[in-house]
Amino acid sequence: MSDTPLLDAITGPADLRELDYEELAVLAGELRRVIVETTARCGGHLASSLGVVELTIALHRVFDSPRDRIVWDVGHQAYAHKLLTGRKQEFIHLRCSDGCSGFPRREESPHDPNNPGHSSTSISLGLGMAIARDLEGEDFHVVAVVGDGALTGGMAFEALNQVGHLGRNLIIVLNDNGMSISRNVGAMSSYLTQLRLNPRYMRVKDEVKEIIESVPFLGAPTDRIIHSFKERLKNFLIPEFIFEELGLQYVGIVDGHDIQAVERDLALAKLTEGPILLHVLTRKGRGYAPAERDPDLFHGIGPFDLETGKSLQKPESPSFTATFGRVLCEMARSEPRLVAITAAMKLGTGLDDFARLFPRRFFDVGIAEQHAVALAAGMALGGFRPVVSIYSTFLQRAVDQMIQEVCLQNLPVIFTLDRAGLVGEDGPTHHGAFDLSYLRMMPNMTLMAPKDQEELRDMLWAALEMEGPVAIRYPRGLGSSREVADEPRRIEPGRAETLKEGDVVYMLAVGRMVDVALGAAAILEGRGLKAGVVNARFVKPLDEVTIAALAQRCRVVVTIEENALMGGFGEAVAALLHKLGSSCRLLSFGLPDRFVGHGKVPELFRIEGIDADSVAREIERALHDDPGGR
Ligand SMILES: Cc1ncc(C[n+]2csc(CCOP(=O)(O)OP(=O)(O)O)c2C)c(N)n1
Repeated sequence: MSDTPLLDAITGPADLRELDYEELAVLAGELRRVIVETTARCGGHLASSLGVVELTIALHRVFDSPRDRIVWDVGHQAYAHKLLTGRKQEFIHLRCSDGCSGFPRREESPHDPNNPGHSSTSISLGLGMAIARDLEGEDFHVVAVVGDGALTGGMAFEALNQVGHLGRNLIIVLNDNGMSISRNVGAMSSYLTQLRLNPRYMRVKDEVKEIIESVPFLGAPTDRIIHSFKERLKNFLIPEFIFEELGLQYVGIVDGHDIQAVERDLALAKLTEGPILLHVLTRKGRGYAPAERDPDLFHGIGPFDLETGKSLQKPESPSFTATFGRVLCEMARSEPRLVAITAAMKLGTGLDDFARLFPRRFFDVGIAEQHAVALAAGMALGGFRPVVSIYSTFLQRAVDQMIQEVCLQNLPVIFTLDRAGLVGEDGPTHHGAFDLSYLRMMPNMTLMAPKDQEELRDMLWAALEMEGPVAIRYPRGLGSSREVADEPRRIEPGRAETLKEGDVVYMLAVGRMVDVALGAAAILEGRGLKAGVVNARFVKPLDEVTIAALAQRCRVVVTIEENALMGGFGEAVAALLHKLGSSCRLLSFGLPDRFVGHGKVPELFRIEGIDADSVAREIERALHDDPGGR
């Protein structure tokens, strides 16, 4: 680790106020070095955190955290905040099970007022805290720091709508770097660009305002008419700032890397009555050349070489994501009505090639999952075949649109849920732990999970043949297929795949848990027990025929899923066994009724008892407890 004398001496935000601006510049450099070195080892959200180093210093000098609340949107940019609020030791093991989380966490520090992870929530949360403060008659500041990407989310607009209406004291810092994960999209983004590219606009605006106000009007019109005329003239000459029209004061644009300038504007905001938005311009990846060059690649990254910025991970097979991206391009070639929709996750969902090859059929809607789903429904009603690709955890936002706009009308929309199951280091806000539960309940929905990348290819082609809504969920990273040929194999709708016959025990596994089941079967075989393995393939509809047949033959049915047990696959099988009047014992493995923490996936599997060893052990125990017949 580098030498960081100034940072080492910081025990909390108050120490920052002892430093002069020259020392603060040195401190910013030290913070950057620690952030880059740690992320190179542990992986993490590098580019966003590098962009807000000076802004974070300024915030902690002007405001008195934790009395004043600093609410980070998403929370992926809070590394400097963590380092300045007493978490240097924990930061060394960033995102590991024995280190600090990659996001603010209330249980970690009083300086984290909430547990963010999903986007566009900071203004709502900040407003809620401000209302609570006022109702309690307390006196502190609330600062919501929201990115220009997060501002594309509908919830941010819903919040702004109420912020302007209520007029409470709330400071919103708009951290504008022109980037979401990829380049930001949409009309709001173009509007911000226009402001950014034309900083003189602010000055001209003030000058025009002054001139209009000073023009004397002859004759005898009433004050009201004069006022209305002047307003219309102003609006004609200078389209007012959206934020002011919404009832917020607007201050900006300030260079977010100039600590002194940011401090000056924050101090002004602190004195202002009512809601105020400070527009801060920052550069994503600032201070680390590879991240400045490729901010989207360095948004969230695994371990990399410090010198070159090159990834240290050497994939041995195509990831599920890459397979999806490649197969979708093939499908688009044969189906001209196929369109792809993403919610600000073009790279993450593997749609970059599709976007390049089929630009007219690709739609990035911004961080707007609800809109993405309703948009897909509209396109399906217009005769197209939309594929909506969203991470499992973020699709939670659009459960209502899936039910109302898609399933209710039985529309042929294909949902591909990447990052389903445990994602590892990003932790509880990002695990795809609930999708089997929330998708299972939707009438008309077909729900599949591939055991490997080849089966993902087959399921995608099969989905195109289906008439109603289809969801395919698959995990982050690599699967067991070493390579994926172009030619798909046929998947029979609603049928499971028996991989291994057994006698007293059968394991029914979903998705990559099939590998776990095969591993457990191998362990049991070594101990003289023949356990069968069935790849469920379909969580809905269940393959009732196969399950009924094996329940006839064996003593213990085991379900293994990487989803909450609540409402998941195991419960579906339990209901079926009950309906069949089966006397089979059911053992269900899955995620518990609590949030799973952060750490490496194999480690989390072990902790949650969904690794091959734990499964084999529990099966043996069950048979030992119940050695008799059926
Ligand atoms: C609901 C939701 N959808 C998608 C994401 C994934 N995501 C994390 S950060 C991010 C971009 C945020 O951009 P911005 O707010 O401008 O912050 P920056 O990274 O540029 O600092 C996205 C899309 C998320 N966290 N939450």
